[in-house]
Amino acid sequence: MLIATLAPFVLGKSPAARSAAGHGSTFPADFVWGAATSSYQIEGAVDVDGRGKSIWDVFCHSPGRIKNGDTGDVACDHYHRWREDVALLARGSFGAYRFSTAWPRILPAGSGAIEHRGLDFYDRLVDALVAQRIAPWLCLYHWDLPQALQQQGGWLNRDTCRHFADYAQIVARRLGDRVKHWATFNEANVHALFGHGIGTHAPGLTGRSNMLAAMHHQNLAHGLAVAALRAERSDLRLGTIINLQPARPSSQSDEDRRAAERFDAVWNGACLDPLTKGGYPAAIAAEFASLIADGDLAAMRQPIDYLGLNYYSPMYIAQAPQSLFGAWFGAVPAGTPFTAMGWPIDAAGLTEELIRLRERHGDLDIYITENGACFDDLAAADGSVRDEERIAYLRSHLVAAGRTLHAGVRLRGYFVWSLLDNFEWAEGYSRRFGVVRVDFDTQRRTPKSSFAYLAGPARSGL
Ligand code: IFM
Repeated sequence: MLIATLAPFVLGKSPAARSAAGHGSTFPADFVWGAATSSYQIEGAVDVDGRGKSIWDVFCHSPGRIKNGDTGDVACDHYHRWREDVALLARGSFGAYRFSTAWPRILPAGSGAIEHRGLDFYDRLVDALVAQRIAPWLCLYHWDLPQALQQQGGWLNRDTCRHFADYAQIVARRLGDRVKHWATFNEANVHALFGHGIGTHAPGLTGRSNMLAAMHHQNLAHGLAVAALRAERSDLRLGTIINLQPARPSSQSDEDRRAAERFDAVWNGACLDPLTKGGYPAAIAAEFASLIADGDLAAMRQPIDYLGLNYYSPMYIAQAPQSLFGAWFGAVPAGTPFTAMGWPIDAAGLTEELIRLRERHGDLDIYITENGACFDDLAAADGSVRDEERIAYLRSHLVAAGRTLHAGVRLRGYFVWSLLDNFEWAEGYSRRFGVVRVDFDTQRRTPKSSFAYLAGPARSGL
């Protein structure tokens, strides 16, 4: 039994043993091994302790938006079960935990009155992590905008940027003594495209101009928040998290090649180039012109300490005249394996992306802040989950990531997505990414084989 043979790796490991786990592997001893989650996907307790509504509460309760009518109302009930989840992190020997704070828990109306019970929750969580010597990595925005701000235009309204910076400062004032790693946004590009371009995510807006406005205002909000965080404390490591994927043409045709280049500029460039280079990619810069006010470009380009890369797969892009940028996901080469999300499995794409990041954006410290896979896990009669496909996926991607160290990429850590099976946005609970199984009827947590794999063999390069 895999679980039985790996048990020594996961049970009762001391913090010292944890930090030494990198010896003898591809990765250095100080490499950060972490697990990631996000507020709306796990917390539940949406009406508890004064939390305001988020755009995802409203979206989920609009009929037909989410598969099976699922909502994040309960999710993994992490708001009540956080002690158990911290214990799982310790049992898995994770040295870091990436989570997000829910803006509407802290500022129910998005700005103005602070809900201290919301801050208290994260304060307790952070204390428990620190007590276990698990470094808290906090992300300020994982898509759950306060609905009150959406009613004022959300990311289409420049004022939201200022409110975001205020929120960042409030959270840092309370937690900055113990939380040293901060990310402003999770995947601003995904939030802009799916939430504001094609409307399959909250807030369900559509159209090219909405999407571009959401991108620009998130970029600006990032810059203002970085400045606010630096003003609050000088000892924080600040960055942002973005989903990057090589954009490959779906065929050899010139049309598909041009479509892939265009999509690359939108997806991989529009939410990153302004932060590191001070401007939008040439291929789409003109489209942003009317959104840029005096001082915006300078405000967005704040020095950052690290970049968080979320990588799952490459994209195969085809010309698609009816789509937002005349480009959309097309045919994938025959024989390519897929995850249960229908995403192509291609670990070489991670090597490519890491190398390209260095070429395009310079010598930044990089952390893989999400990588993982969704498969239709089956629990055995005894409740165990032997998710060998996920282990194979993780292993191949760790090998692919490790290769870039020799090329001089400053890759400093790896966070698996996700610690827990959770609410997978428009797919509801039908898709499982966790290394810990969650039975959503009972809330029982069961570590899968991949949990044991990550706690031991992964770190020694097996
Ligand atoms: O679940 C999401 C997460 O919220 C953002 N990155 C991709 C994951 C898998 O779809």
